[in-house]
Amino acid sequence: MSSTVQRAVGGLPPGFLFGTSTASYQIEGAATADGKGPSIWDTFTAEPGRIVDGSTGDVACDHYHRWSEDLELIRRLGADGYRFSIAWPRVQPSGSGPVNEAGLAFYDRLVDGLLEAGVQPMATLYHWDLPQALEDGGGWLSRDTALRFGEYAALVADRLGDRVAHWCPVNEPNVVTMNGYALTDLAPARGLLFDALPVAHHLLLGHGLAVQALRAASVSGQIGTATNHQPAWPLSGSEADAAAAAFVDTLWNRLFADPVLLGRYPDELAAAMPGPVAEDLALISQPLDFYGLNYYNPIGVRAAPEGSPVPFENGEVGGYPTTGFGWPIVPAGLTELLTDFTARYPGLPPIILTENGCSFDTGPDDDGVVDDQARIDYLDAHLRAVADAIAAGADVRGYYCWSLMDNFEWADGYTQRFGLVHVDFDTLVRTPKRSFDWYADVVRAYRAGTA
Ligand code: GCO
Repeated sequence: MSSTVQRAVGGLPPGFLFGTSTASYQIEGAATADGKGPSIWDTFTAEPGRIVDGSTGDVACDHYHRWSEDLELIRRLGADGYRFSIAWPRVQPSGSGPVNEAGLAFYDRLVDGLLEAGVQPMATLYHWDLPQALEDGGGWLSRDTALRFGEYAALVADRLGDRVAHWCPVNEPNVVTMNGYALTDLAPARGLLFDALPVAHHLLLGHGLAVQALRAASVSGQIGTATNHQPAWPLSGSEADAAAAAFVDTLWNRLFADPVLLGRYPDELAAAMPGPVAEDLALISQPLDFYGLNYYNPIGVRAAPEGSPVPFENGEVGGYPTTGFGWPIVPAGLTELLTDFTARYPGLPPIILTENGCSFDTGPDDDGVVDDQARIDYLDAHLRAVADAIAAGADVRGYYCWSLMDNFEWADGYTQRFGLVHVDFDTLVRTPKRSFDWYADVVRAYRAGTA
């Protein structure tokens, strides 16, 4: 057993779950197959200039047709869990109304295949691919979308509730709010700045209605979240930068965690939330079985110049190695986040890291080997950061690597590779990377060590 494998599993508690994560629009392709309706990402990627390489998710990894081949990869990896997302427009092409049977049947087959392979399904109900018809009606700016989401959740719970092990209703409501509605870099690119804040409330209300629907269906699995959280670090010792970083922590972290975990909004932002807030917060703060958290790196923050539309600017957290995407590699930031959350939220349920990973574009060498040592080093360091947080009192129960396979990286198209499996996007050939074998060794070593 290699030393890195040994080190990576040291300090993890019994019953710790290892998994991988993906998302429907990023891997499935089959954009119009079997009655699927258009999503805001089908619309967004069709607009010239939106995606850096001009690509779309029309084919992606063609997982919709190659799912059984990918299931063999998941089986070979031997991890405990696999997180995928359900494309709402496959289940309800226009976001409401009767189930599109062929669309839901795809996920039915996938869940059964995972269980047959001894893998626990973790289902995300919303990973950004909103039915376009709902966006046409206001999208997440409209309370109705949250109501439709609760109805959609009930339909999925009815079909899959007896077999899915973990539920993540909404993936990264902060990214959707800020990058999709306040700014324009992700779909639906509304560019509303602070007028986007009601979106946060409606996404959280959607989360609450989905939790209510899942509980009403007596689903057998655990219900949680999958929110992107990042420590906000001031880029200098100035009071202005410290104040700007505190504001970003409130806007990016607390605005989405406090309602769920404390049943209230941060004072600075509560007035921006559309009513009936008190009634909605009772739904939003229903007890959860786990808190799913996506971590990549800290955010560097400085005060914005006088007169800026927003009181902060993001900046590079310098002095660290970076991934192929230019993101700083800061495992200690994960330990800080996990221990801070544990201190900040007394009633915090067990944490599952629902995403962590890195982009490096290593491809097959002349022998067909993808020698992505940089990814192995990244994963090893972040698993040890989890163990450090656990040693400091954080209750972390699982780690899901983003991602099983290279996929469509949103506005960056296919220019970034996060997978344990390399995908040739011309031939769609899958090639497990060295990090795939390393991760499989980690899972085996962990099981041997805790057997
Ligand atoms: C998320 C993301 C993923 C990204 C990954 C790398 O859910 O956190 O949007 O879909 O591909 O985080 O950026």
